[in-house]
Amino acid sequence: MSITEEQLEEMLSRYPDKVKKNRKKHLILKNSAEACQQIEANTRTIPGIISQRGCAYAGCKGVVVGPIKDMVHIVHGPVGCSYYAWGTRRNKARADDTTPPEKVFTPLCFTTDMQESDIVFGGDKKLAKMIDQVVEIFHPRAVSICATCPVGLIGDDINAVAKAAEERHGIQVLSFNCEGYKGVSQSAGHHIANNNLMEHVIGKGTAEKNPDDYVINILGEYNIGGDGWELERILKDIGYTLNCIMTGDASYEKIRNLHIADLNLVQCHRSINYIAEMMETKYGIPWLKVNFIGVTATMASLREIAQCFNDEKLIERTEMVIARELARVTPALEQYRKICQGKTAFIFVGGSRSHHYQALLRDLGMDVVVAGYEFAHRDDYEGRQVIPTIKSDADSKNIPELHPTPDEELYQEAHVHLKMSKEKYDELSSRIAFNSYQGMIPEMKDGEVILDDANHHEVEELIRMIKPDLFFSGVRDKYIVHKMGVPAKQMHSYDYSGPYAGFNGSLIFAEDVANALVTPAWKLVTAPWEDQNRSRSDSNA
Ligand code: CFM
Repeated sequence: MSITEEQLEEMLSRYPDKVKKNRKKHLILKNSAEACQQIEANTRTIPGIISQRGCAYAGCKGVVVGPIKDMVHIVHGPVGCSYYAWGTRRNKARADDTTPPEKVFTPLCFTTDMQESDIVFGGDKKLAKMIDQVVEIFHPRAVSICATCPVGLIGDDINAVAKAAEERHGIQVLSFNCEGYKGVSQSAGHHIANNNLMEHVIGKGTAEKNPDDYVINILGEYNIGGDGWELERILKDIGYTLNCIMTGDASYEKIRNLHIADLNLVQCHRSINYIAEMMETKYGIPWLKVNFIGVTATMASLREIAQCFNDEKLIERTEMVIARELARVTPALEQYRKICQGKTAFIFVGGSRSHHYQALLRDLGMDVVVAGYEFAHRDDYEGRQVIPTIKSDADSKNIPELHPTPDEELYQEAHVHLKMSKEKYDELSSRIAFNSYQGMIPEMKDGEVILDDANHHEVEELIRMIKPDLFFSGVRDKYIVHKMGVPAKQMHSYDYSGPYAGFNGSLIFAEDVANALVTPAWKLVTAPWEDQNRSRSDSNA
């Protein structure tokens, strides 16, 4: 399903001329006659337009720094800023062999709760006192301070407070000048967090690499709904040693030793590619963009990782794990695909997930008719990749035996769980063909819409014109779209579901999508424009 240039014009005609001219560069229709279509991205939102973007503080505290589980993250600012970066993203964390339960601070929210008097007289003393209390009560391994807008406006020197606190307590206190107003979106906050972690934390640990292992990090995996744990399961089965998942379920200590890996995998390319690039320069560690969302994408990424190391044993093992996982998930996926096949989707997320999920939706036979990003940069739309090669002595590498995972029995008996005969199960196993994925714009069909930094007017108009079967976005527009009779899924936190990554995640996602599509309630909702008794101005009110 697509729209015409005339329909696009009509949508833009509601804007003043200057705004229209600007927005036109951020809204394009796929045209396969143009070899390399370009879209304008990563520019300032027009003042007065409420877009879906977040701020620099959200990108720094909410995205990159906040998930580090054994640090206390103090938000220096109003309680509202703290509240909105507290747990809503569902980045999960748990105790592990190096982090006891009392050192996992992820469920807690720490804030200086700035009041008017702090704005007038300065908040630095309150901040210093709070660090003292936090260290005394919680004994964290390190502390971070994240600045919000007022801190920058009144000039509290959080760097001096951090330095003095470090000397008092003998632990690292990192200060992030990530005031919300910096930059054009949360992308600026990612950058601030990356630079600070690179300069002060990464490479400071003393762990040593076992030369017999293939050691990898996953950067830009935040363990939303447990995604990182599913990737850990698959990669460990293949035989990799997973040094650190950054920063989902990550510990301060592991990040200090991030530099001992052979390869950095970059799952979210938008929030952490700066660290990948800086580590390549400083430590010579190559990096590879991966996508573990969807069966096709996961298989391709696993093959590319093995290809980097160029070890026959590893390549063979990768194929074994892929074959096992495919045999397990394909029959169930095929059932969900019957419901999803031919349905259309509108997907609009931050800076990585739209093209990641485009691949998974395609596995389910769905067509993404509108795709866009809040704050991505141009390469996220266009997608480019060079696969590095790592020199290693493959013969000496240690790849453990392929051990049965705990639910191996369940894999073997999957047909019983699906209530189908073994013959039917085996037949379905070979049914779905997973084809290679090209990137967001190349995957789209003529007339389908690509949009950058959307606002409510554009989302509403596109839903009205296209009426997709499913809308994937954030909480700000989810309920508006519900009122239009279109089911919507929260793609930042997965509502209350997940994991969605890897093979198991594909199944859970397929189930959620199929459930949304067959829910009869949506047919009972009349969209405002379908209600003949309401005038156009009513529906916009
Ligand atoms: Fe990366 Fe993310 Fe995303 Fe992102 Fe985000 Fe997120 Fe996102 Mo929400 S780090 S760019 S700043 S994949 S919080 S886990 S879902 S907007 S598309």
